[in-house]
Amino acid sequence: MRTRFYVALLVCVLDTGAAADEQAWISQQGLFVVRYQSEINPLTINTLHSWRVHVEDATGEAVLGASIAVTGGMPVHDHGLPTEPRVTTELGGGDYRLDGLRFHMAGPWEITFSITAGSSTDTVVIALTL
Ligand SMILES: [Cu+2]
Repeated sequence: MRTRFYVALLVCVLDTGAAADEQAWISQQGLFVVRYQSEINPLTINTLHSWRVHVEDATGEAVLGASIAVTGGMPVHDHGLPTEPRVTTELGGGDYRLDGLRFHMAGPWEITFSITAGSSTDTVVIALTL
């Protein structure tokens, strides 16, 4: 019990030590782990910008040659994105450049990545609040 407590404490310390955009999202079927870095941080309203998206598989290996479709919007307002963001460049090492993001309202947003690599397809939903 005491050991478990210390492990939990260590995880907390490591979590708070990482930047907010170093957070990881696990895809719905557990096939991929996604991280992103926005070129603007913090995110601001009505600024067209790009993200660097990093994709790993469940074992931590970088996923190369993935195709990533991007959708999103504000579920509570029942509208989508004001732009059509696209992954434009594979940067290598499991990194992909996502261009054309813009958030035009304050509030809760969701960005959904549909990732296909080889014969595997899975979906990651990133919730963020502006
Ligand atoms: Cu809205």
